[in-house]
Amino acid sequence: MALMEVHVPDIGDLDEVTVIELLVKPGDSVAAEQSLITVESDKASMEIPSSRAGVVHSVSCKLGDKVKQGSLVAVLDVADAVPAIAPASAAATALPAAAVAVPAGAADARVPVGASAGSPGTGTIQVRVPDIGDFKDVSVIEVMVKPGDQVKLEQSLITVESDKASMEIPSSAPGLVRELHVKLGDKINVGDLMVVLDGPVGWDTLPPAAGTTVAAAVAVPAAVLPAAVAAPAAVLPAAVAGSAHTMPAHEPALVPTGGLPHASPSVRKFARELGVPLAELKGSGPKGRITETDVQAFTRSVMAGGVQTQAAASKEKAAANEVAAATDGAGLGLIPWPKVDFSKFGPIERRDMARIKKITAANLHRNWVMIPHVTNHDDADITELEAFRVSTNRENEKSGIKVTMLAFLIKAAVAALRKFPEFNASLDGEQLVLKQYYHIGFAADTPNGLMVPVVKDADKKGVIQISQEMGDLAKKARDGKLGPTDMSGACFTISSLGGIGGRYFTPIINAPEVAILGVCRSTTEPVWDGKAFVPRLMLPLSLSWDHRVIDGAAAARFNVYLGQILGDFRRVLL
Ligand code: CAO
Repeated sequence: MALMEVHVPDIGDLDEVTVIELLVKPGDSVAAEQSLITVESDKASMEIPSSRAGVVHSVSCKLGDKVKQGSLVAVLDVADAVPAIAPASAAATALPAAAVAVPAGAADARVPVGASAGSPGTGTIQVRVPDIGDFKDVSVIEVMVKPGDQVKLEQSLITVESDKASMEIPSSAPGLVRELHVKLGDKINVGDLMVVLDGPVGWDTLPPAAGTTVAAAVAVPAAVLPAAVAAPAAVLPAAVAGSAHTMPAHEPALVPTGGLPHASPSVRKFARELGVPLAELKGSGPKGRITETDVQAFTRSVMAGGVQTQAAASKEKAAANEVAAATDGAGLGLIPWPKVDFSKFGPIERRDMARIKKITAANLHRNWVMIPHVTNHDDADITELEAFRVSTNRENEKSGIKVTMLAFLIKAAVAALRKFPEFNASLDGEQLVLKQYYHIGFAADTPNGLMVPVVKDADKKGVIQISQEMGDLAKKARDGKLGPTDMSGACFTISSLGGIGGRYFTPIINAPEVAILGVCRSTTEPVWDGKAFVPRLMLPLSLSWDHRVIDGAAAARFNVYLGQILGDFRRVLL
């Protein structure tokens, strides 16, 4: 191993940028091109990647630091082959600003049409996407102007976002927006037309290049635009050079004003993964920047029911409508639900359904109506497994982790899903998506209603770890603190009423899964062993399955196999 320094590579015209996020800490393993820190300028935030794979030895900057080209970002332990304490390939990663010339024609930032050089009055100016370096097909995430708006030189027109950077693209000319050629979600590239302006002809006193429409002779303003970066393909801005004439200085600190939430790319990504609408958050960072903590806090308040997103509010309304439609039968073309004045028959109390109950009701209703359910009931002999569970708990008494039957059932379900992959699948149109991961959901009864937290990668965990995670998740569920990631991604769900009682029931499949296992309370029963009735502890199993994907024989085999595993848990190892 050798130590290798990673420096801030060429960030173009930018003098200093602020470190707004540290994405790694000492001891972390990083891959080549993995982002180490996020920095922010007036108009762009960008992540600075590692040029090599290694283990972070030390991080050399802290939040709020101002860094510039050459500043030390981190020291990595890397596999030999590079000189110790050699500067990371900052030079290799950097592309001098001068190299980012505006290509003739395609990349011209503005093209006055029919304008005579230096003449007064107005002309039509096409403002195109300037050279944005190595990027292709960056997404438009905000459009900040509309037809009729007056824009100033360098005023931001749109914001685009790649995997690792978001940046504003400014106007290369002042004028009145006549036509808008981009919309949210568009993928844009260098040279694409953004807007057509009615602008002052010759405002920059620059004569058009002979025989062309201004094209290469016109420079892009020295705004914050990303430049192509050689290996690794980092996202770093560089001023776009290439013109002899001076452009006006930057406007100071332009925080996006058009309503776009101010957040770094990784925070945006994090929020997108959680489904958090950034526009509904108030940032607690400098200049109102939304931080990861803000996103987490927002998620927590949503889960605790303190806050509701606008989308959830409209979903809830739709759910309420659906509940209404379901209860009056109109949505299904059935005769209306009977309307009864119950108070005629005795005292009553009316109670609004809790929010989670309404949402659950809408989901259950859809799943019940859309999925052709069949339920197979069976019993598993868990006499030995229960004895093992009890002795395990006795041995681990001091650890405070109690293993319940449900943890064994999760492990057994993984083994059955492995053997019958069509149970670990989802329907997507006419395709079946077969999953190669094993995330198991379990129904948890909470004061707010039914929640389904998910034990991720249950195939890679032991029964004790699963028990511990289940305990933590069940507690979070009861406290209303489950986050969306705690409840997403399940392949298969188990609903255990074993702690309560009962024999068999028909659990409703949790779409888009294709099966669910219901479990009730085990009881000691007389079982014929070929010679005599012997007392055995029998666990009732109820497997509901989607008949579009699974057929009855497969379901029976699944249940039989599950019973065999629970009867002799050593089979999990096979
Ligand atoms: N047979 C007999 N006893 C069982 C059992 C079974 N199948 N499953 C659990 N038990 C016992 C446990 O061993 C425990 O006994 P002790 O207190 O003596 O140790 C007791 O029942 C309580 O168990 P538990 O419910 O706390 O633990 P769990 O791991 O079985 O379940 C959880 C955890 C969160 C799933 C459960 O508390 C819960 O919420 N269940 C309800 C799920 C539900 O509502 N399903 C319906 C969905 S469809 O509307």
